Amino acid sequence: MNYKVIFLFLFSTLCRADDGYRLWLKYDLIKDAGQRASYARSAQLIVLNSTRPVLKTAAEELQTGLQGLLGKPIPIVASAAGKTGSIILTVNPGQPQLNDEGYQILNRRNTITITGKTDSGVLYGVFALLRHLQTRQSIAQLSLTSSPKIQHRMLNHWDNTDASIERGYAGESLWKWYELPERIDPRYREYARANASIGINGTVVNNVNASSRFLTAEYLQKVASLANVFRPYGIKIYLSVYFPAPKTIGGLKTADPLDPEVNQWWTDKANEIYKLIPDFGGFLVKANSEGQPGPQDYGRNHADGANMLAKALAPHKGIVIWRAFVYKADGKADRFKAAYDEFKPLDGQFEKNVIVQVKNGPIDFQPREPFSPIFGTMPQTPLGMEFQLTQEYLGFATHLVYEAPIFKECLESDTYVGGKGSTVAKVIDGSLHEYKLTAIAGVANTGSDRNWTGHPLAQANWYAFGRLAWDHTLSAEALANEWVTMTLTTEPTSAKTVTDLLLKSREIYVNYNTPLGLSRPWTGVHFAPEPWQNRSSRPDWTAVYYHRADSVGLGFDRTVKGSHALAQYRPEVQRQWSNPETCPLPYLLWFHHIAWTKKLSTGRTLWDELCSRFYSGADSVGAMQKQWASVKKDIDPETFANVAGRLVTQQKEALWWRDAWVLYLQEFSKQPIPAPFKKPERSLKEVKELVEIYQLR
Ligand code: GCW
Repeated sequence: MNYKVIFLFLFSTLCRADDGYRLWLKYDLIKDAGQRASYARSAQLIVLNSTRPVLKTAAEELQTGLQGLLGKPIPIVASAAGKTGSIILTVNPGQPQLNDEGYQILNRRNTITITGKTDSGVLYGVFALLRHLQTRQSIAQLSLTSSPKIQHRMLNHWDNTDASIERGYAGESLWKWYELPERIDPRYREYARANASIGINGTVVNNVNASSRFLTAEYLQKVASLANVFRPYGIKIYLSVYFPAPKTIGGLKTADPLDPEVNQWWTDKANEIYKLIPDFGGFLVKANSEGQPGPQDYGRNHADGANMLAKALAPHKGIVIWRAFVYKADGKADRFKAAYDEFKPLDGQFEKNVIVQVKNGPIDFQPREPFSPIFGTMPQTPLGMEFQLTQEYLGFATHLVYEAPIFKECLESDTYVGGKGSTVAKVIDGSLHEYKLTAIAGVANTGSDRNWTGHPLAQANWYAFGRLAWDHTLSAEALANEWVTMTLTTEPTSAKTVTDLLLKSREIYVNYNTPLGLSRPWTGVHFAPEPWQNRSSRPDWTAVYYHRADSVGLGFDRTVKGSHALAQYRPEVQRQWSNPETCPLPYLLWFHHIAWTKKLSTGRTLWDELCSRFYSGADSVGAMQKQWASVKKDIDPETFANVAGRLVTQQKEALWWRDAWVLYLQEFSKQPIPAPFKKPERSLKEVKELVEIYQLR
């Protein structure tokens, strides 16, 4: 082969477009030689005097990162032997100010020491140092101390045995069950790296609508082989369990949690699991929810079910994460109230190693929900948070929605459970009620797509979730900027533009999708607008159940005159939200049925305000496209084109949402579309026909 051809081949490989696979761990060479040299002064050697797996990972990750960023080999040695410019990795169990996974980074005279109380702490410290370099901050006098505020920081995968993912929009499952345990896909390790880099330390690998297959000896081998890959990254594996497993795979006649044989079966199962996976995390359970069996099938309650599993896991230090996502098919009841009503009476009745995992809002991962009232009511039960990263109600992987503002909005909400300032964050990080167990979970948005999340910018949701799970006081803006700089561009003006785009994306989505507190849970096609949908096997699976449009107005009356769900909040919250004049506009239709002609605080009537939001929301997608176009020169071409294409689809669909809502609601409001907005060009019938296409089998 002639040299020209070889050169061209190498050149094209080096310059190949970025497909997003490397996530935020790119470590491309820092272009500015001066900056490289200044970093290199404190990064000549990595010193590690241990072969323990997590520490080895830490040193190797540091080496990979530094070599990429600085463009030269950085050896790992057992002793610095007086050389300056070294990075020393060390564990000090007695280190004050840190909790178990915390780290301290100090740079003194060009020698950096990364100290953890445990091996994992060192690993997190390594990623924090790399982050500093990736975001081009000075490390000269670095002095950083950080400890996670929440103990269990997890991803929940809703992945099935057949590789499908419930509500997954980025390809198939990452887990290749038919190849495991013999073949280990290299991607499992990449997954672990990415998670460790943002502080995630646990993962539930299978769907909460669980298959009992995962508890068989055959599948436990497979699960154990994944656990082996995750362990050196400080990540524990967990399983979702099918409550009646003692019947389906254990040959018992019952799964009654108070039956001694059933208890014995779970004890034996736990023992079997821990033989294979000594650091197994525990079980996640969806029971008596959306048709899943559970303890209530035997006349028992959630605590009975959770406690039985907890006792089986306790000798091994495992935990039970019991989900509070429950509601019965009762058309007259308000689904909003269901979980609170079932769980509040059980406060204090759970075993010590049980945590109740609550979705951020009372209904179901809507684009905007008030915080779940459960957070303000169970001081004696550790409550964990469940956020959804996958965009079930946020436009799948097509629409751009940066979710950190959703997470922050919930975490910063004041429950008033212990007086003013009792934020949801303080409940779940345990500081308010001194919970011994704390947890936060994100329903994963990952899949087999090369770029992991389908929408390239949806990686930011995975990233921000992990970082907030570690420290919920970080701002949505800082995290967006961090992710953009590490992943898309270090050019400050473009990074700022993309950060800005991310930050406003959620509000834009809400405006064209569910403004002023409208909601649209499960109504058949999660993807398409269907406000007219009024038929289903259960009343609370229709759209009309939620929005309650009629000739008078719109919205669900949850005041004392309606379902009185507001009574589930503390009086301070009730006072503000029960009065339509003081209820924040974003939550208005969550709690009130408002007349079409009622003047809102914006000076417009409800109808005009709705129209204005639907229209301006849809128009803003056009503005987002322009903003994205303006950063073209600083973004990898493949990523640029990918996002640009998705924004075009988003624009089309935003108009679709706008037209569906406006035309449908107009049949009730009988009001004209206010100027300066123009009547949609299509008819309601035409929009409905479009939606029907998405329902065809
Ligand atoms: O949002 C709903 C989803 C279901 C999901 C359920 C849950 C895993 O539509 O797909 O099931 O929530 O959280 O259990």
